[in-house]
Amino acid sequence: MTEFRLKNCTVLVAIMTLALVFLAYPGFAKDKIVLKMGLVESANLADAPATQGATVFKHIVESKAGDRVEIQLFPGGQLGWERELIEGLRMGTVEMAITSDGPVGGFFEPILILGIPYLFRNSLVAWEVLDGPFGNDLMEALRKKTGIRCLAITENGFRNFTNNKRPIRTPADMKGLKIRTMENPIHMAIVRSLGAAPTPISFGELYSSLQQGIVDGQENPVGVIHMIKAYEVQKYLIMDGHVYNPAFLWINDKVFQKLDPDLKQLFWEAAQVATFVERSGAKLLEATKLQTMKDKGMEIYVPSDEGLAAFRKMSQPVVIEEVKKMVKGDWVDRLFQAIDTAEKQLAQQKR
Ligand code: EAX
Repeated sequence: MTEFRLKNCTVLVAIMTLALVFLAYPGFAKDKIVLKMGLVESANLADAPATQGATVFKHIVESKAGDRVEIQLFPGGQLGWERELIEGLRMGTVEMAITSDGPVGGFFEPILILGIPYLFRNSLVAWEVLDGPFGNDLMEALRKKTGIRCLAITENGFRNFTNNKRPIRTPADMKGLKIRTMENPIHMAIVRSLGAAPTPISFGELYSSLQQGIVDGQENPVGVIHMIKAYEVQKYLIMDGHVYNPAFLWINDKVFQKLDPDLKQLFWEAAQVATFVERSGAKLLEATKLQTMKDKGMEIYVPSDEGLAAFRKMSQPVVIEEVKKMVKGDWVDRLFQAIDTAEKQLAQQKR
């Protein structure tokens, strides 16, 4: 009996000593910061650049500060689709997310300017503009308006039209087609300007809306078209690249402001590396999945520069007018200035 009490006592003392050691150790003094990150892309890394970027972000942050921070990833819309994620980020119920600009214009109109069609000649121009002062100013204005901070602008790729009715070669072929867009009034305006009829549908319902014939077509970058297996329900793809589609690595600003300064820096640095990964992922998918989709029976058309010019001519001026109606201030002019500066800088590269 005494021996039993003694044993119990020893166990108790051991537990208390351990508890004291843990409490005294700085890493345990504070609660670990656990942040949930919502993603709409698939959990399958091979198919989903945003999930790739998020995975690298998580790895870098946790490998440097894993005793202080945990980043939990929720791919496949588990925390909601893009509109819900943006709402959650504003309210603080979602701490982090990666979304495209799809529904963001509902919360911050100036972002709609990125929907101007046939805007960036190629990705280099887009990166130069978005990574530079213009992109920073736009994201800073967004933070002030919404309470959401952008850690980095990454990308989904250039968006292209697919449909199940007929091959698109010229703008005239678009006439009357019902096209799913993101919940973005400017993307809807692009579709209208080309003579087709837009229907905004969330990413979660995209596949079923195509399958059930609610719409004839949709538009997305190659990687996303492949990721959702659109080739099962869409026959024709035109690589028109009408819109450059950024993807933003978001964090609720209050959550960010509460981080220690070294963690703020770490989050920012990790986000920059994640951007490389996500952009590369989108590019690699475009380079490899077109063939996969051809093999699955899709007809793919790559328009010439002159062919694209016809799309631009029909669409861009009309859509710029729409954007100017919706976006106050000089954002559109500043965007075109930034593109001009970027083009000049790129032309000077001699290496
Ligand atoms: O960011 O909804 C879409 O078509 C987007 O490309 C998707 O949300 C991935």
